[in-house]
Amino acid sequence: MKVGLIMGSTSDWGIMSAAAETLEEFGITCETRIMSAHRTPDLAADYAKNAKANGFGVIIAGAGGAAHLAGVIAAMTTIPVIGVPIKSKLNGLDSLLSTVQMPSGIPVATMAIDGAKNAALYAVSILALSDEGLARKLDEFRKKQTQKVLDATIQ
Ligand code: RP5
Repeated sequence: MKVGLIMGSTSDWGIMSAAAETLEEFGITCETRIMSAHRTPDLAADYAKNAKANGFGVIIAGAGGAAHLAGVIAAMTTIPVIGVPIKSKLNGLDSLLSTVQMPSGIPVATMAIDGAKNAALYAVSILALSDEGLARKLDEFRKKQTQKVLDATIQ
């Protein structure tokens, strides 16, 4: 299944591109779109309502400021939605709180501020539940990551 990678503005791409790169490393198809809960609410609604039919397994949504994109998308689909709060005028605290503080009933799996890479890795974990090949790649990634720390030295 493919991943939908959406963000509120082209200005988010500098951060969100890390998610696209990580998904590519795992061989996951990712479709990137710019859409905004505030500036293009009709597009966001249309995207969320048709996401399952369009073959998406997970949606990653990055936004900054009064960051409602992930929550708005999650309200209109049952596909897992991962939110990435983008650093903003208030250092990302506004984005973080806007994304993470979802009222009970509509969950958004919120990552750290600018946590685009972890959003991709979390999407991989979700998709790996029903894809053994992907699960093996994720195990391999973790092993390599561990080894890198074990091999690290200070010059
Ligand atoms: C949000 O406003 C976007 O997600 C972006 O993080 C922020 C600023 O957008 P621009 O003014 O740079 O387009 O909607």
